[in-house]
Amino acid sequence: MIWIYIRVYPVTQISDISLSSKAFDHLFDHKIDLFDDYMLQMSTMFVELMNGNRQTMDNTFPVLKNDLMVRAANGVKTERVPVWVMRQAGRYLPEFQLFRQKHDFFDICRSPELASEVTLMPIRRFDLDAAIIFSDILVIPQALGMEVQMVGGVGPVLPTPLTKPEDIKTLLKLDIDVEKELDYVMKAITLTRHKLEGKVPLIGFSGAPFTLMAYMIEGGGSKTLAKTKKWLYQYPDESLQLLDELTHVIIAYLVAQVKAGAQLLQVFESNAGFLGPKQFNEFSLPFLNKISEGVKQALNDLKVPTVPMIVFAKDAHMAIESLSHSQYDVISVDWAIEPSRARSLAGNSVTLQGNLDPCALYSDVKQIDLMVKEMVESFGTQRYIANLGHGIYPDVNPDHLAVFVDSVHKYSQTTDI
Ligand code: 1CP
Repeated sequence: MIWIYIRVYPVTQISDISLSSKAFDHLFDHKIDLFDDYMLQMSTMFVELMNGNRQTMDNTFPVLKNDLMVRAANGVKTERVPVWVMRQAGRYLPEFQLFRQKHDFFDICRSPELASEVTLMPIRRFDLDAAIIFSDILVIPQALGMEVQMVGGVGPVLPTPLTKPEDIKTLLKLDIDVEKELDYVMKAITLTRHKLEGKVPLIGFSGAPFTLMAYMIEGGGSKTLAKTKKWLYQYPDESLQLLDELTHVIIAYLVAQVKAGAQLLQVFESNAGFLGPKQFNEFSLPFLNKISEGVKQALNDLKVPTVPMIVFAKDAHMAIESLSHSQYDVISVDWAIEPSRARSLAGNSVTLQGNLDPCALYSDVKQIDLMVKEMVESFGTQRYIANLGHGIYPDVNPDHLAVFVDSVHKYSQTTDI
């Protein structure tokens, strides 16, 4: 009996092993598709639990009460569609703006107490099905020795960007101990897991190699990414070398986040849309694949249960099909693709996430409700996680986000599972 339960509900530490009546309903009522994978993964973990040989930092996390996200990501049926929003812990929240008047951006990232406080802000306000740890993709370039400033009204600025391949050696410390250098993120994750009290799962994340490389070369955001793309054309070998180095760091970083308590992972390739198909296949896709394979392999080697992985390659519709054959469990899509098209490219063995236009939240609440209805009808209620097609914008009315979240729940309730 225990074996079957463990297979249906992925647990991430010993305290996750508990049975709710809902869990039993699912157990007996629903057809199970992923039996073999789960058995393998969970039986390994079960043995480890029995041996008291787990690698996680903390075995006393509260029981996860809402596992909709984890189930949807793993392709297990859900009674309603889970919903969370990229950049949900951010500037559109008045309480975050107040917080920012008192604290520097990276001071918040570096303080587990402050970072967990911001992570919980949207969870207290909205009926979300996941939290995402408050941090930024640019903590990696920072850990590698680059200065990163967060300039009000501008965004991130890296005053000393990479300008030539030799800078890789002179400006970057590539042999860092990632777990040590970014231990403040891991501490924030562990603390947040406790403070969440199992209400919803916690997502860890990283920028993908090409997106990080672009910030490191552009020195901030860019409309064209011309400097970065110049590297791809002029120094393809050195570009590949840098991407490979970043990939190793990202794998170590994501593995450490899971060990610290992250229950899902998202990889942001926010700059994918700057690449044509050929360049995407050369400079992005292989590294995205290496990350999902590397993270899952490393966790298996460490006898730490793997967690679902989400990939968001913005504007890279040409990649949806390839990504559906990768180790990612969820493909996040932007608003510029029809849900039905995304599903036909992805096939049925992967979960989709997305994709309302962030600007749709500027509409009145009736329209938002209607657009959510259409979105849920188009994606369907299974193997689907509702989200925006990119991060929420800073001038969105938080009440409109509440309508978005509640409408997802309203239109996706199903008794047919
Ligand atoms: O709520 C959450 O999603 C968690 C926190 C989070 C995440 C996941 C932040 C906080 N940043 C990120 C990821 C991130 N950061 C991405 C990938 C997601 C995406 O594409 O939107 C990117 C590209 C960044 C880089 C970044 N950091 C930008 C974009 C700049 C640009 O012009 O391209 C900006 C504006 C930031 C700053 C930032 N990060 C996060 C917040 C809340 C803020 C605002 C900073 C402030 O308070 O002034």
